[in-house]
Amino acid sequence: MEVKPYGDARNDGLVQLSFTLPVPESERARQAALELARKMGFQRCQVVHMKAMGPDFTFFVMYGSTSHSIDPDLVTVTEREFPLLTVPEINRVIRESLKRRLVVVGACTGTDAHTVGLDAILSMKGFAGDKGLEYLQEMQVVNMGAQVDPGDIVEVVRREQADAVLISQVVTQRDAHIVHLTQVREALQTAGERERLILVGGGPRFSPEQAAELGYDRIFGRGTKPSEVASFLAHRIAGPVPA
Ligand code: B12
Repeated sequence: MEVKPYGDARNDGLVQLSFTLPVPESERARQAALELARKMGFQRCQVVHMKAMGPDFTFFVMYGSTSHSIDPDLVTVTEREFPLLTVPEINRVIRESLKRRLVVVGACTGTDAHTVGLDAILSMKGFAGDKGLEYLQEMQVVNMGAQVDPGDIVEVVRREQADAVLISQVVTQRDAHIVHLTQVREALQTAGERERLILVGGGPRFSPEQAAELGYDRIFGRGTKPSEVASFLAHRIAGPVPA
């Protein structure tokens, strides 16, 4: 069944959107925002908030009703391709597959200094009730921290004989997250290390569908829990685990 966004009543199509125009705050700016929203296909458009962002820009919050609808039953949904395992199961898979600890190198690269996401996945204390990868007895974790150069990642990967590399990117301005993830993959490729590694990227504005275009084995997005990442690594080294 086709549905529309819900505002005050079912299928009224009401949407809130916000954007900034490079126009000084003025009645001209307000009219420009309204006209732009109409061009986007919204009807009954209203500017409900307008604020100068410095002398040359204006920020808008708008309401409008969309004429489009969607049937949720017809959209394509990508299911998680690996099962979620418990900590003992993950430890067992690593022990039985590798007969040694799994070495994981993690870093936040380029100019990005947001380490909270990477720490949420790696650090012992973990995130959202999950323990981080450091908690797993069979994982050896090297957390390189923020603003790490791709060349330094290659060096540590070689020194530690890493099995997996985890790259975090939070800032997306001018597609910095794409650029930085690509630089790391290229550096590992040039060094001849890429093929033998499990290469994982993550950050709040990524989605799993981006893995292929970025040349990564898996991409994790907003709200990822450490157990998902640990389960994925176990899945990759062992293949599907028998029930
Ligand atoms: C805390 C914070 C900071 C702190 C960072 C401290 C630190 N040590 O990390 C400080 C104050 C330093 C900071 C600075 C800046 N920040 Co800031 N910051 C934030 C804030 C408020 C929270 C980020 C956070 O910690 N989230 C919590 C963690 C747990 O979530 P997460 O990062 O999404 O991680 C999860 C997943 O994404 C995933 N994940 C993340 N990484 C990885 C990696 C792997 C391998 C995997 C598997 C999963 C994974 O798993 C995690 C757990 O679920 C956000 C706004 C927000 N509410 O998100 C802005 C935000 C990220 N910052 C922003 C900006 C612009 C900046 C600055 C440029 C500001 C400035 N002008 O100076 C600087 C940049 C500094 C730099 N060089 O990078 C913008 C980015 C906008 C954009 N689109 O790029 C945001 C979105 C704020 C905003 N709305 O404008 N910031």
